[in-house]
Amino acid sequence: MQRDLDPLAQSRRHFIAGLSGLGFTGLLGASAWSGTDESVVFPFVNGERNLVKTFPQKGSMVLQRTRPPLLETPFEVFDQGVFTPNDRFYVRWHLANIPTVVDPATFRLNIRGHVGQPVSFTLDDLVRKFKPMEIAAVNQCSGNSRAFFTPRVAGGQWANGAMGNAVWRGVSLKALLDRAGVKTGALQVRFNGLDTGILPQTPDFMKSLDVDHSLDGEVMVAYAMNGEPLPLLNGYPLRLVVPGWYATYWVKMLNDIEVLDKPDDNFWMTRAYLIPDTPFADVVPGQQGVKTIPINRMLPRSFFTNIQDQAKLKVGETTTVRGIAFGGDTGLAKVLFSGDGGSQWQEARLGPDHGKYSFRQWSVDFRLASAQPQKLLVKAFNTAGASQPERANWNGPGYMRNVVESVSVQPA
Ligand SMILES: Nc1nc2c(c(=O)[nH]1)N[C@H]1C(S)=C(S)[C@@H](COP(=O)(O)O)O[C@H]1N2
Ligand SMILES: [Mo]
Repeated sequence: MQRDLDPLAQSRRHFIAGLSGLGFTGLLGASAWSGTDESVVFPFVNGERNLVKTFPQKGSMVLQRTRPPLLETPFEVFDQGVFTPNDRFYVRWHLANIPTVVDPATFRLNIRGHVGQPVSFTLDDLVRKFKPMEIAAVNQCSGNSRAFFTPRVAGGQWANGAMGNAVWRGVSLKALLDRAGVKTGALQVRFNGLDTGILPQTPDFMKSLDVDHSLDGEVMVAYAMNGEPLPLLNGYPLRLVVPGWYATYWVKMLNDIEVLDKPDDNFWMTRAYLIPDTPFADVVPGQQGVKTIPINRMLPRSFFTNIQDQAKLKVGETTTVRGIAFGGDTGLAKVLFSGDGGSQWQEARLGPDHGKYSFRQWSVDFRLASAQPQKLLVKAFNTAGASQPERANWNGPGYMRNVVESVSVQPA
């Protein structure tokens, strides 16, 4: 279905509605967002979190931190469909000065640096003067599932909901860079958004990609998400979408693109978001002297969405067990399910394919044959042959967890 998307009209409408409806007028401060409904308890120590509905353009979300906001998607949302609604899509910001209003009429995206001609685009230019593209892609925080690391590690204590899948619509980064003309000798392209730190010495949040990656035609500057302008907290009016790569590169409120003729040495590339250069970024706790590299491609993952640990099932009755899976930086090849703790595996049915970077639903029919508890396991494989480890991968910053997920079921 083709939608007539006028982000200027829509954004004004949605954005103003989002703000006024929630009485969201001041800075992103704690007082604006205090209301609490209920809470959720995750299966790790100190796992209780409040559910809040008070953030602009957001429905019920798991509150991890108020300022700068970290909001997690309640896991049942992933059972409702493979696309994560914008008002339930998780939120993560590093720096606390986030504009609360962005005027779509005066906003500009600038491209500068090692280019033939610096260029500046209005939102209207992006929508009307470039061919739109759409990609369904999973946006997953590098630290998704960090709270399950054993031993525990510092950082945002996410359960499994620091991820979401959307149809992103925008313009290919290549088309924009071609207008500016990337000069010979360019190495990287650096992306910066409108957010800043409170203290002047806080390093501005910026991320870079290699020039070749930036010109691959898939990396895009998105102005819409699931057919609507981006929610403010997900980067209104523009964000970078880097299909298959961890969300740290998906710079929000993107207004500045700088082509560099040397490697980016900014804090967020050289000090933060580094992983051990090992399979699954896995090390032994305490291990020293491991080479590190910037985090990059996502690994395959799969989850149960309609059954929780310790669920009770009637002996002899068939239940459809389902979930979601994704291939990481390439398509999902298959999902294997075990209903007996990993002795035997069967291939799960897969739902509609929305493209290689999207979530895909899987399902199997499972019957608890006897009055014994069982452990159910699920494991995804991507088309490059990568899969999920049976023993959890671990590293100090708590990145890239993708262990085989399991739930125990009990006879009812
Ligand atoms: N401008 C800006 N963009 C950003 C960040 C940020 O702090 N500032 N955080 C990044 C990280 S680490 C993540 S996980 C994703 C989160 O995207 P979301 O809030 O839309 O879910 O945004 C990325 N883009
Ligand atoms: Mo992140």
